[in-house]
Amino acid sequence: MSRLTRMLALWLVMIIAGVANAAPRITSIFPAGAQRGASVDITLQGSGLKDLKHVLIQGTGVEIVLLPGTDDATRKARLTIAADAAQGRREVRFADERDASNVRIVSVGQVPEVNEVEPNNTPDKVTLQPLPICFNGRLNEGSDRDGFIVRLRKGHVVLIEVEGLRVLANIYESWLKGFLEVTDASGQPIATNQGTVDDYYRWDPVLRFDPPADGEYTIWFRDLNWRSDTKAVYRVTVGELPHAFATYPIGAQRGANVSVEPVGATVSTMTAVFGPVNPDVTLGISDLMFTAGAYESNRRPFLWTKEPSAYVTAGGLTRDTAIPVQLPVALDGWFELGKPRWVSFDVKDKAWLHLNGYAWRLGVPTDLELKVYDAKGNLVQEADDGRGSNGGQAGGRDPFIAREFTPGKWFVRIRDVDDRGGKGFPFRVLLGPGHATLRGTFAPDMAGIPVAGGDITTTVKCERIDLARGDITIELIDAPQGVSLVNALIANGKNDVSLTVRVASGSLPVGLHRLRIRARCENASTILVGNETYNNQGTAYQRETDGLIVVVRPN
Ligand SMILES: [Ca+2]
Ligand SMILES: [Ca+2]
Repeated sequence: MSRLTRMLALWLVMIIAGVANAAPRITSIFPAGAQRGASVDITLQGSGLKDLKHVLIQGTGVEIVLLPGTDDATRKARLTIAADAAQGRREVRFADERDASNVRIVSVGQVPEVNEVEPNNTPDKVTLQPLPICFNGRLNEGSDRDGFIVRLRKGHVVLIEVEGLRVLANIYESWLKGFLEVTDASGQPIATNQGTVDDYYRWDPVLRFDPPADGEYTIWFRDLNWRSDTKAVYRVTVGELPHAFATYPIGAQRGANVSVEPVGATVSTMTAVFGPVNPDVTLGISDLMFTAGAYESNRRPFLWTKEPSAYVTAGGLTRDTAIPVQLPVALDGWFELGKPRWVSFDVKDKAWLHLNGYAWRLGVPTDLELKVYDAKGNLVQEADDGRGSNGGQAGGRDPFIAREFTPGKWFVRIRDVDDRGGKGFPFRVLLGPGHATLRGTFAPDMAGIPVAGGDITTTVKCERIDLARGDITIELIDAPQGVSLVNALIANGKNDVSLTVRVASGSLPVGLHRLRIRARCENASTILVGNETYNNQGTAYQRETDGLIVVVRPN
């Protein structure tokens, strides 16, 4: 062989090996969901789809059966949703015999669905849809815009909610920026929404729409910048459906009998339903939703704590009128437009105290700021965003302060940095000695092993936050027989360990599995999340998932 031939041969081998090793990749699923109790055909797009064999879906009640296919770029499947499946979005992964795909999302809906029929870009091409409806579309041609007509009645508020960015699974993937518009029968725009970027809805528009008159309205959806891409699948749900844009309060003391008000409620009779609280944790965020008749609302995060609540919803607008509170306490309140809230407390013996502000982490738009003043009115410390040195404590926009307080009287000023107000801007500030909290991630979060068994290695990193202390032990949750952990201890003073998951021969069947892992120290515990980094349009993004994904291959 000449040198050139050898190089070509080598190159060819590399290409073949590269192709053989490429993991399947899903760029879109259309439609990205279905109604409870329904069974629909869905189309996957991506690469390496011809050899897909396995599916793994978060939770129960959702099933996807792959249909035979010979095309690597597209694959049909059947999505079936049980009548009692929980509403909301689920992670879905696929795998061939060797590797798992990236994660995608399917959404479990509760109203009848329809798939768009193009063309639907102009008022003369849009069709009437019965309500309630979930309209499945994609922005897939040129500068696509999709519309449909609905008949609405004055006084009947409807929810119009887009799931676009959120069904792409990539919460920080910024390319689809939704733009929603409602026009009246004469074509006049009467409402628009483009999401809010950095809160609960991300770039997904959502409207509480109160029709000004009986009549036909057209709902339009497109990308803010008129971009299109075949993976731009989305869903628009419209109807007289329950939805809460925030709640007040956004948390409560464990065991308290608390009445929670939905903020911006779309339906007048909404009954709160609380999700289970993890008994292992002292700071517990769990789901809260509302029901109205046969319908469920969106799920809101709700913070349960050991501290009793002090409600700061009236007064306390100046330091002179600060509301006195006893520590430890959870300050539950909201702001009057343009006004802060002040509280005061007395310290008897020198103490190390924490002020832990919650708003951003509970999906409300409040941008909290905390300022601590001494008895003479001197500002001694302030915090706005949780990033930087406090990143592990609060994170995002939530402020955190930990400091020593000498005996005497102290004041705290709480405000929204943009001086916004109303119950739509609630806050929860924990004030006291603090909580033991563990936070942990592992990477990589995906591995393949033969059915004959083997070891999977992943690096676990844990942070002991506030008062968490001691050795950290790592354990599997509901471990299948024959699956065990080796090296499952992070000694006091250390923060990470190379963990081995040992899978005995034949203990896991061929296919995709999720192993959930928990970390526990002397006074706190947490479920570890897999840390996944991936690329989109040349940009690295990160997301977290609640388990180690394992592909068991035939021997
Ligand atoms: Ca379209
Ligand atoms: Ca269109």
